Amino acid sequence: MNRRKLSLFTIVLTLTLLLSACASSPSWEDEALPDTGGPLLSDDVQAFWTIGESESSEAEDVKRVRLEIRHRDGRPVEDFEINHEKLLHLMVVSKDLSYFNHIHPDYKGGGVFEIDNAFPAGGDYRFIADFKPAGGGAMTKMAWIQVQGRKADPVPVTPDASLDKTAEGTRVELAIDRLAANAEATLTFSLSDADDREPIRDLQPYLGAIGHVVILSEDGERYVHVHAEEGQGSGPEAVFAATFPSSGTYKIWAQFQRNDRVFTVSYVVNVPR
Ligand SMILES: [Cu+2]
Repeated sequence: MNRRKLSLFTIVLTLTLLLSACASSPSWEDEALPDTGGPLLSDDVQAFWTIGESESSEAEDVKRVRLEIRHRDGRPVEDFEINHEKLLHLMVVSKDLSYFNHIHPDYKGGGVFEIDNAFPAGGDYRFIADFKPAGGGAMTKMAWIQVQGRKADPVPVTPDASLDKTAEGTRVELAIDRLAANAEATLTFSLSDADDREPIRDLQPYLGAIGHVVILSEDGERYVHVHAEEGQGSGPEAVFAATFPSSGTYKIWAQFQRNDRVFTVSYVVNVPR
């Protein structure tokens, strides 16, 4: 196996493990594994999610999201390392991928993270948590959770004819060097002023990088890891690397910061067979 194949294999294996870890399997909870003292792996960690009433808001759409991170034997995971400036990154995405939010819950101790979120409608949401327990690797826990409330009509996920989007006065054009399954793609975002088309050179670092990119498959099952190239400046280009695990439709959300404001642009692409 050459290096590229090996790394692809690792990515696929990791995805498979992540996906299988997301399906709640009650049989695991009965298995008491000996604590070997080795590095904490994703399989050793479970996430328990609760959506409840907000304690600080009366608004009906605001719910309290609670996430409890435990070892497989039930003990809370107590210590987390700061990763990209935060202890935990939470992505909240509606089932039809029309709603996206990237938030940072407060750590309450004892493995518990909490944050209020305003949901646009009731229905199923994809929750994705990225964190790094002390003594462990960076890991991702995902879950589908139903949020109470009146459901909205689903918005179809349709590939964009043009990868040219504008948000908060900034035009963001995305170029992808090759759209193919299992091949590393380079995503280049070119930012310019929406009015005068002048290249943007005042991007501020966001979470310790030039920006943050999230990619999900159309069905919300596959969360594609994206890496910003190191040592990028403040625009007008932002370059990321990602590998789409299979053909199909994917949604890409890119977040950048200017003038102390974070803005999000999204794109839908089709990865051909
Ligand atoms: Cu984050």
